[in-house]
Amino acid sequence: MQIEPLKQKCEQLFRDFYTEFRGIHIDQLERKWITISMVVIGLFVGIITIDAFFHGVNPPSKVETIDSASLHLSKEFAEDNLGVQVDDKDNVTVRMVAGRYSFFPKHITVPAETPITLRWVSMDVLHGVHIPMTNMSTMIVPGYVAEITTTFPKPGEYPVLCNEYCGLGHNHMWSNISVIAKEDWEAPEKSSAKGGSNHE
Ligand SMILES: [Cu+2]
Repeated sequence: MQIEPLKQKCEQLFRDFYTEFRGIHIDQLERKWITISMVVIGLFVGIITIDAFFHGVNPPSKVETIDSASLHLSKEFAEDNLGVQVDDKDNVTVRMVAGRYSFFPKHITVPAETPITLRWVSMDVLHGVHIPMTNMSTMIVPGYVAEITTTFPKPGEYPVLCNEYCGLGHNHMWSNISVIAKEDWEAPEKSSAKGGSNHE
């Protein structure tokens, strides 16, 4: 019953606003810059949209769940499977567990200029991981696997830092990754042996 007058009121308001807006004097130069900024915004939004569709940009977790309380019993994150592994197609995968107050394993060695898939899980509370100079920055939410593919641009020592407050020892929660030149890097011995048996 009261919808009709409300609709009319809204229409009137919109009409008034539009008339007033049309009456505003916008300087030629101002108009030019408004147009340029709109084009720039449109360009950025376009690039992000295209990138998201064609390069598969998505939030770190593809909603892969895991039971945090029994990681040691899981196939993938059992203690022996942590660290660097290379599969038959030479894809390098790193599996790490975050727990108060460290990342396990504490130290790994990976090749530079090689795409590396890092898979992270938490054994207790919410953690974060950040590796400066790379795109590696994600939350590690208990119960979920966080996966990010990154490439270390050059050899060196890269710190791995927790960037989510996780308790009193949070500021001691770090680890490090040694990145060595691609040609000097050798796939870890145990992974190839284990890779074979794992596929059985
Ligand atoms: Cu922390």
